[in-house]
Amino acid sequence: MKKYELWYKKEAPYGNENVCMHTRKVKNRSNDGWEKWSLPLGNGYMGINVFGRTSTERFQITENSLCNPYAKNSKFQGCAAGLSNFCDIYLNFNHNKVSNYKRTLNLNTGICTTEYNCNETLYKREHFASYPDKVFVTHLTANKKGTLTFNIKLKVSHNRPYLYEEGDGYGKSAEILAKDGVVTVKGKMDYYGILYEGQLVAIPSGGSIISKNDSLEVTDADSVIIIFAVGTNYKMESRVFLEENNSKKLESYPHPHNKVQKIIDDAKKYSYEELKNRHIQDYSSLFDRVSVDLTNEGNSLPTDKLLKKYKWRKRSTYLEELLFQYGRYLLISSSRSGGYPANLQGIWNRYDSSPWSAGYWHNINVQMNYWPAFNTNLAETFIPYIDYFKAYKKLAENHASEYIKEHFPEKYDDDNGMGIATGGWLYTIEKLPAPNTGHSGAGTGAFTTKLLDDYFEFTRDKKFLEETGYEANRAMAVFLSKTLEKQEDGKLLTKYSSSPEQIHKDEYYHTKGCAFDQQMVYQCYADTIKAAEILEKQDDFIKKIKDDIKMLDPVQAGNSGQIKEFREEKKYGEIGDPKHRHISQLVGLYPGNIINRNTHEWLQAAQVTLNKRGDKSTGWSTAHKLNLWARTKNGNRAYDLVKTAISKCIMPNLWDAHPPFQIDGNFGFTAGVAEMLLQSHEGYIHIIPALPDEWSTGSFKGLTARGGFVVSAEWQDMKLKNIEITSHAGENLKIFVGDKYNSAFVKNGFIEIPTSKNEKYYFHF
Ligand code: FUC
Repeated sequence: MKKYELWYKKEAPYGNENVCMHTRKVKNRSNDGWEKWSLPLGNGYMGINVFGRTSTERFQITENSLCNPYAKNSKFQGCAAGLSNFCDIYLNFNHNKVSNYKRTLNLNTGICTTEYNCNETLYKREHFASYPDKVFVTHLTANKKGTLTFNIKLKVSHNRPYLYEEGDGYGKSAEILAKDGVVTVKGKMDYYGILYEGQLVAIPSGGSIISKNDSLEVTDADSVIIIFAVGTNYKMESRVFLEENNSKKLESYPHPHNKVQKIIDDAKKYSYEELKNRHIQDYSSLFDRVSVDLTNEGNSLPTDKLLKKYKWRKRSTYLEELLFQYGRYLLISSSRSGGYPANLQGIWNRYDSSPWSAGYWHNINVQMNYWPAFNTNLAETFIPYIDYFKAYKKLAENHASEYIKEHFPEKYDDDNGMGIATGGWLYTIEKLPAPNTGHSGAGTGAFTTKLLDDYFEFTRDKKFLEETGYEANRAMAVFLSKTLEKQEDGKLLTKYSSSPEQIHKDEYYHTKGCAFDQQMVYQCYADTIKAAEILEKQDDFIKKIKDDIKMLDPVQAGNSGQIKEFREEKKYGEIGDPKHRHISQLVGLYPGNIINRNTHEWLQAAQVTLNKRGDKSTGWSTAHKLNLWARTKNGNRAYDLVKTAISKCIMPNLWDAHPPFQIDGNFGFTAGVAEMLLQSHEGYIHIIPALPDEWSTGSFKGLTARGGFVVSAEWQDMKLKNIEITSHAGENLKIFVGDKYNSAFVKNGFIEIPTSKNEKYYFHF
């Protein structure tokens, strides 16, 4: 594979270093070293931002379970206190006059480096976050013996352990102690009683090391290895969600000390090279599965310069490829089995109180996080979300029961399914809002269970469908079926409905049967019916929804040729904000599939809607539109969104800005590029369905399609040359190639053949 590397000739600048709350009003935002310039590493257990500084290097550490509550507090401009910074590690070198500076993040290896000359010595640092060994590793070297002299300090919340005021229940205590070459940081976050610990060990070769109070001093070493591990007493279990007394949620779980100690002891058994090889082997086994090759262009400019040029309309296909792969890199780094799902900022957060509490927001954001898991061959990264789902499921069932009992008492019985509202954290999920109060309708829950169906569709893991997927979709369908109201004309409409966050006359707009809810109910019913067929589980409920699905009327065209967001809307934009970032009337186009090639008029209406909404918006919204345009098969319009995303939403470290930084935009971009090259939502595989003129010749390897297929393809001047498909499930293979190809194999634009498990199939045009 090609080398994909982010690289810079300057360190992350000093900006608003010690700001503890996220707020848009901070001065110097444009210079924020953390958000815009630091480079992220992660192993699914911890996130690390490397600043690459020469005088005092900074590593900012995050661990996703270290949370305060979601507490709206007007004092902090509506910011929610959620995920909290774990700690910062500082290496003080005092290298002030340096030359030949360079820092990099290599996506092929998941390794980050910093190097420069100082005092006629070449200093190099190499860093990675290892998933197999659960540690963050730094290796410091110099080309002259005995020249590494520096101290290592850990700091918690910039030495300000209390979030609000001491004793108010929101506190974070911290104790930092250095002893025998190890610095330990430990303490407690009061609110949920989270106990945390981090251990850093420094192993010099040559020279000496002494431990002094809270820091380590390394003198005249030839090279040094630093290993860092973190842990808390959190467990992602049902009882944590069900326990209402916050201070009791984690009460029975042991202190993380032994766990962290074991990680450190185990990692110390390996040499630096062994740790590095184990990391590369694990990381590249995921990353290397997919390549997308659209250009011969090299990586000759520092990434910030390349981006700046792109913003000045000097597009770079290499940068487009790099950003595609970066989304895959970020997903592998932030979501691994055994850890927690990637949240709104992935696994990276430097604040005591992070934007939108770095929560799991379910009216598009967390779903978008996992779109690239499926089509870019990283289905394993979705496992933490499945575990999270299993942990909160019981609470979601309780919420559904309460909701139906109160608002639809005539339908209340002993099975009310499961309700998922917009917000979720590792300790609790939001209750379904009372009718006509919330900002997102019941379809939100089906938006989530769609992910579980997609996981099955791409992996064809029948065991998963049997044990989790079917039950999840069915529970959601049961709940949704109780929220529908029969109209005089027989239509079934969501009684209390809202299109996510749409505002009309300064208030959230509440209605009946908006497109978002109707489409998501439709998708959920269709997925449930399909799963019941596969598992041969027919019963009265399945029979009922087979009839009811016909009465959902999920897509309606309006007088402007648009897909209506609201049933009562005639002309586009009459109700709600016509430029709103959410474009929820098109969820049936993506991630859903009811608007497709066979519903030609709806597909046309979807394009009208997209044009009227306009391209410019927040980070994740731009990414959603990219996926939507790809699904309309309009490659050049999809490409407009690729350009808009890069020139308007991407920061120098290639993180996507809502603003502020939200990782959904990165993930949505990656999914969207893949969707331009390969689609499979219409019951067959469609290769290069939305190819723009700019990518007229190219190839990809390893993208995934529904049905358990792994697809590689090569094309020239917009025409397919070669296809290679591996069938993992042995299902029938149907490929749409259109009418450009004359062959006995192509019938009405389709190739159709049976396949055997794990066999490869080649097509040459
Ligand atoms: C949704 C979006 C916002 C933001 C928030 C985290 O509510 O509408 O734009 O991304 O999630």
